[in-house]
Amino acid sequence: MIEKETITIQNLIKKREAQKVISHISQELIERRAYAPKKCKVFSNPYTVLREDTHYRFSVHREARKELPTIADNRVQVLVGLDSPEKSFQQRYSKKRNIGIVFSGGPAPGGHNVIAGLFDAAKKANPETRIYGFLLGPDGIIENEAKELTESLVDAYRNLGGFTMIKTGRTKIDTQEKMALSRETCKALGLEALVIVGGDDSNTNAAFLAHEMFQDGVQVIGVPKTIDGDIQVRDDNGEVLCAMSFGFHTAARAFANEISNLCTDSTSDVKYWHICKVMGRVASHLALEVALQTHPNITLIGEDLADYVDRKRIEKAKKDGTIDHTAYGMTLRHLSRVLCEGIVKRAAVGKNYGVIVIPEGVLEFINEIQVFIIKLNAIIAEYNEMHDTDFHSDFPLLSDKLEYLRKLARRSREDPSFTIWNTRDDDLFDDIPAFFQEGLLTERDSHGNFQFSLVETDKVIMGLVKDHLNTLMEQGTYKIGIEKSYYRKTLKKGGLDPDYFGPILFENYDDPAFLMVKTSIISHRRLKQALIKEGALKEDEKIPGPIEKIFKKSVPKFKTQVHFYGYDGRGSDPTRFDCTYAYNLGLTVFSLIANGATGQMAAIKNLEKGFSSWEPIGIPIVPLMHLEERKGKLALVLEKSVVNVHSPAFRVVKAFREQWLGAVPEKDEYRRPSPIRFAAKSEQERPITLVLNALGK
Ligand code: FBP
Repeated sequence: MIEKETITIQNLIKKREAQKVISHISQELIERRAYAPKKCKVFSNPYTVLREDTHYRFSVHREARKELPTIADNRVQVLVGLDSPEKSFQQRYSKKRNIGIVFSGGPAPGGHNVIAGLFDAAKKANPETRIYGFLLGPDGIIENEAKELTESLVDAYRNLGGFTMIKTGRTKIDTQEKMALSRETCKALGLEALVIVGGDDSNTNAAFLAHEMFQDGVQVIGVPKTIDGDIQVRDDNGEVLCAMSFGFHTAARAFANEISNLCTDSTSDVKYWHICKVMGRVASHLALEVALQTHPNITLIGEDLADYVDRKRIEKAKKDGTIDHTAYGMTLRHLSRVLCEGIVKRAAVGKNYGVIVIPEGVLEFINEIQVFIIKLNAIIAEYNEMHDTDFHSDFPLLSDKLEYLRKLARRSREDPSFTIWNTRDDDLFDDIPAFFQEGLLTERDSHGNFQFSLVETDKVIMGLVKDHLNTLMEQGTYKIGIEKSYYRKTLKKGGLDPDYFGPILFENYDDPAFLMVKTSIISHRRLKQALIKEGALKEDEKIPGPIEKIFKKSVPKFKTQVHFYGYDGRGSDPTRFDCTYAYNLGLTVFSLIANGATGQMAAIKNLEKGFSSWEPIGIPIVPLMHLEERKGKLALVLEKSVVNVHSPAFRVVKAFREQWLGAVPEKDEYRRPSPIRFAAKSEQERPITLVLNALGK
């Protein structure tokens, strides 16, 4: 029946109740904007001063000292509260300033609170201080595209996700020209300080800008941002100064909530394996945290795969008197075998479904792929430099790119000194499916990074898994276990004796729980042959219905649903942890600026402990740098922190691997992390990774 319109649309939307639910100002938005994150104790003082803490040990890379001499000797600075310092200090601290802030790289929940913290502290010190937000990332600095941040603007974004207020971008300030333009912008706006909220590449930018503008008196402060969680700082003695970048907790919780819902769906519908790729360009921190939050059946951790040693191969090589280099690190083929093993084991107890978590950057840890990535990075960068054009515009089609690679392989045959791409590389590359070739040749980002988010990592791995499962099916080892009680009921209902047919059909008829159809029975034809051979059926007879039914039930269909968790979690509203963490980072930034620091990164020590132990500090950026391959060359960049396979958090995931795989008749024990809340009592205090790692000391 079609409902009649009883009210005009104009009258409907005039109603107060209707307006309340239609408005974009939701109750959540009102509450988030009004929420005041707690401040670290030191900020209850009217002033803060920096105390150099010399007990932290850092060694500075020779190249970093050479390129960044003005800030190379910076030390860790601890913020200390002051009640009534000398007049001159008060004047310096509270002078009117112009401060610029920019978001750089991918969005991370909490960014707006960094701005709010900086804004509140700066305006409290001097209401005339002006804060400028650079638009669209570092391009805003280069092109002097900025807007002054007002109270109403900042208030509108408090505790909200995204970088919506001023947007972001990935441009790197890596040429003399861009540096000069950035300096000009800082001069034009009369900036005393520039704040760069970003990841490894962006904090590298911050260090170079700090050095470049040292003489101009422009201070540059970095802020550790990235959902990937790969900015973590320890000194040379392993003491943790920054346990995690902001944004990580929210992204992990957002992904975990979605994945936990899939666990529920999967165990209800019992027909799909859900393949969940989660962001994390290189490091697997997000996948690890998601595993701890949800207990999925299988979680790959890239760093663990790289650490893998094939003992059997080593032994064999030893016997042959050779060394097998391929025994170190997992190959793609081996990885697919490991996944299949888990899938087959669950199927044996009737569970042909489950949840697999794959980190976006897992291929980086597979030796054979890593080699291709490095070689192709170098080839593309060299081509661009030599021809002063762009490899991807010159070779728009995959076939063009492959032809170019073939040409390089030919060259290597003619010129033995040319080794970057040889015939073997070309042959191996030819064996890869086209979509993956395309992925490996995909355009690098502006920092020269390989863009893992554009590669269908899951498709590559799951393609191999499906192939191998087919083989196992042909060998009769991938089968669905049949519940014994169900088998008996079905046969009895059809008037057949289960105990007569049981030993003919199953390998383990003695098993009280799940029965496995014999490996030799891999088809309808083989089933008939087995029954005839045992005298249970005549040549001209049809297979009895109940037996047919049981056999069909034992044949697995491997059905997958693929999901990518990345941009969604990155845009999520922050958890209370990230709201508080990022707000205090903003307060710390102002304190560093007011005390004249430059080339430092704001951080909060003791994040892994209760809030009362949090300690705002400044970390020198230069000692965090090392040389890394970028655009085919070695460049100074902040060193990424990857998952430590000896850390308590990883060891917990490893220890529970079998239990979470759930290859037992009992029900799966997934963990429900709940959706993100910022104010509720049940909201988690901090990432589980941090809780566990702190217990390992
Ligand atoms: P940042 O390191 O800049 O914070 O970005 C990390 C990230 O979210 C990765 O997890 C992901 O691989 C990448 O950004 C995606 O990049 P893009 O936004 O350019 O697609």
